[in-house]
Amino acid sequence: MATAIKKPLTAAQFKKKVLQHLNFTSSQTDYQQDPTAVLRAVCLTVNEVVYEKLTETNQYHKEHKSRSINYLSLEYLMGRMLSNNLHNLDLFDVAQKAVANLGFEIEDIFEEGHDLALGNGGLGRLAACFLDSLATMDFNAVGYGIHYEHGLFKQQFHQGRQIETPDEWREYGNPWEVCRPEAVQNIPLFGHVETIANTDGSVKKVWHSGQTIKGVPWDVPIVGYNSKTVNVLRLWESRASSHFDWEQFNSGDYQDAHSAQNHAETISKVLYPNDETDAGKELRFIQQYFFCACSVKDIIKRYSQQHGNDWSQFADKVAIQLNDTHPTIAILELMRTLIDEYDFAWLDAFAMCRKVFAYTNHTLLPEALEKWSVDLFNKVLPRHLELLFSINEYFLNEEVSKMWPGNDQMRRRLSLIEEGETQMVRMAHLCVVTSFKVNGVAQIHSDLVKSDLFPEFDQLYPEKLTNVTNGVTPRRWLKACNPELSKLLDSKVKVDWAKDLSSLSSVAKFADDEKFQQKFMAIKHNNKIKLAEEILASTGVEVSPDAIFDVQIKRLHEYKRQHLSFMHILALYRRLLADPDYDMHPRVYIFGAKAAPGYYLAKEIIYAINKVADKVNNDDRIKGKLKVVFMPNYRVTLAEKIIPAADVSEQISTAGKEASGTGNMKLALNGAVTIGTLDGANVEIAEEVGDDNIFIFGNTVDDIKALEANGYNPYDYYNNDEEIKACLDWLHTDYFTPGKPGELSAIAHSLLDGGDPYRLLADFADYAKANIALDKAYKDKARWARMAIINTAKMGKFTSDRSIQDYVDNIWKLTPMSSQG
Ligand code: H53
Repeated sequence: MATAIKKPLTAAQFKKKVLQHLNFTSSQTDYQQDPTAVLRAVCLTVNEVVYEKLTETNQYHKEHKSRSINYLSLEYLMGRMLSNNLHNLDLFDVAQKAVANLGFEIEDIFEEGHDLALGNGGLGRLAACFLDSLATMDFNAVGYGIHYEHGLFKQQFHQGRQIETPDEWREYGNPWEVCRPEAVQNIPLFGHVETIANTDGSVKKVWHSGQTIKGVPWDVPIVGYNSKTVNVLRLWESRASSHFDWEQFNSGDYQDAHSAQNHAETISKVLYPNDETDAGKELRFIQQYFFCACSVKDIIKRYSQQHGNDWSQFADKVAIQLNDTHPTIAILELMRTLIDEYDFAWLDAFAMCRKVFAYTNHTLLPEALEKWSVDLFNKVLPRHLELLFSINEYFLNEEVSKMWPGNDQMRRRLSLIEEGETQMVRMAHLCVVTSFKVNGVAQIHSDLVKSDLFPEFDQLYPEKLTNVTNGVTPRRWLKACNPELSKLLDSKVKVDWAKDLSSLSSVAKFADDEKFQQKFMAIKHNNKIKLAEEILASTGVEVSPDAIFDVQIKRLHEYKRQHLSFMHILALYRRLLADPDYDMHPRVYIFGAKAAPGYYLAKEIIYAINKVADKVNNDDRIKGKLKVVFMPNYRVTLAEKIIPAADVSEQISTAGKEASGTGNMKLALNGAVTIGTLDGANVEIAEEVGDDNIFIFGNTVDDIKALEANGYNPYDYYNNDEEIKACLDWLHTDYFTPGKPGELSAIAHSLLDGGDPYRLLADFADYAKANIALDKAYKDKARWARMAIINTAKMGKFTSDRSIQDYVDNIWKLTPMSSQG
């Protein structure tokens, strides 16, 4: 084991502090009945250690004037914080003992905590993993985001249909955040731009805003694992700048006095629940601007505290990473600030932006590539729009036309403005033009960014487009969520694998060791027993831990193809009905997924899975060989329970559609075997584990292109595959929805008359075949154990520490705390 940083508290000291907080912070002496109060007291105790480290971290970086990375993301899917903070501070055992002494199990205390669900899916969770790695690796980093009053909605099922209810994560306060009134920012918006002629013939632009909103920062400390660092996630809450119009109030106009405040506070009210679709709403645009403006002002303030008005080092000290196009307006805001407030010449300001910003692209899906109307821009940010046009002019004249002289078509294609009935701003183009690096999130995705999405930009800026494959933090996604497996790995690996995940590769040599296999699989079995209890509690369905636990957990989206496994479930059910002795190992399909509230087909897929589950789970004829459960309210905390218990990881997106995926990494790390397409990070997972330890099926990106070039016709599959036909026809009957025929027809329609946009039918037969191979492999216990062990052992590449090191080496050029002397 690497030398651990000394434990900051003993169990006795910890307990004493918890009691002090119960007495003097909460006045709760009857704590035996109040685990929530105990949770709060434990958090406050942990915070004493955390804030001391935070102060030390800040002091160090001030003294060393360290370069910082500023991660701008509209989403952070943090999950619960306590267990992770305890692990990272090496206080887990101490807290466990202390809490036991007070009469509680630590796990029950964790259960009192709320998820910080300030994100939708992969992108937000990636941001959370990156913050963990940055702190663990002692880099100077700040995460910036929005302090949503309501995070991602809670999901319930009513008669199989998704019902959304608001997330009240901080209704009674959040022990992990602290308000920083000293860092409040005032944010102008709306209004008009005045052009003032200077005496030297130049002009000065003055933006007279129509409204000012206050941005109030809340800091959430980010604790590194076994490191010196505590960084900060700074989340902006919007408030009215002058709290209340007293005159209006006194004149009896109470409603109106409130309305300005209400309007301002609406901005940070709620997270938009769309993953990979552009909401296109004015409020969303204002959210983006609001958090960008607050963050840019904060970054400049922090810089000025060290360097005064000397801008010469700004680009050496500050890097800003744009997480997708959502924070693009930060570029325009920095331009505006430099020119209008610090008198920069246009070219100097533009050059500065090009040295500071880098952009991560997370998707090729057209519906996720943001565009905002010029009209909206003009209304909300008239000065920013002027600057955008000036950048476009420079870009088209100085770069595009020089590279492709006289090529108007190219100018139109690359312009930051899409011409049409309404002019639209292409946010991704602005990012590419103004960033010094642009990265995709898995090798295949980055290749497609170059070849299909931005080929001309790649020609224009040959070194700009690059790859950084995603990763996940092994602290949360193995050490904390799978303690038994972690202990087993501790016994075999002599270094701290949680900080050096590639060291797990040494476990591969035990893959054929019978005793090790038994231990490994016994742990999996125990985790399955625990998950079975959770499934029973949340769905009422009894499942056997001896069955294959086949897991598909991710946002509900057609391209992720939950309906492909749904179709396969129908096929298995049919086979079993035709022959109750059909040879298959019992399998439990476990789904977890939220659908965007406005995404009709996604909700229909949830409904259909729930309806088929009802039927299958209660059909004695199939002797319990097939079970289907849809666990409600999928979130980080639920993922932490499902992942350690998974045998099979479903990663079955249409090739070319899933940029990376990160659930695929978490599941494999915990010993699940992947069945998947050659898409996103699956490709690299396959490279690491080897073909024998993964089930790859289906059309590749090139196959799909060829299919489409020949004119894809889903009816070819329907007419030629008896199983496909029978399953699709089944959906029109009332077999699963008694008395209501056609209730599940939407899926069949989309796959046939809808053109099967995600080419599900083209992959069905090969998927079914791969499942037969998987079933056979599972029946061979030693073979399966070997596969599971190899998956865990070979996940070293997919730690987010490696991703961060790639960003640091190739993009951010940071030096960690310890190396700065
Ligand atoms: O980002 C993940 C990828 C995943 C991709 C996801 C994502 C969102 O969650 C939201 C918007 C977006 O453009 C992309 O779908 O493949 O793993 C992190 O990179």
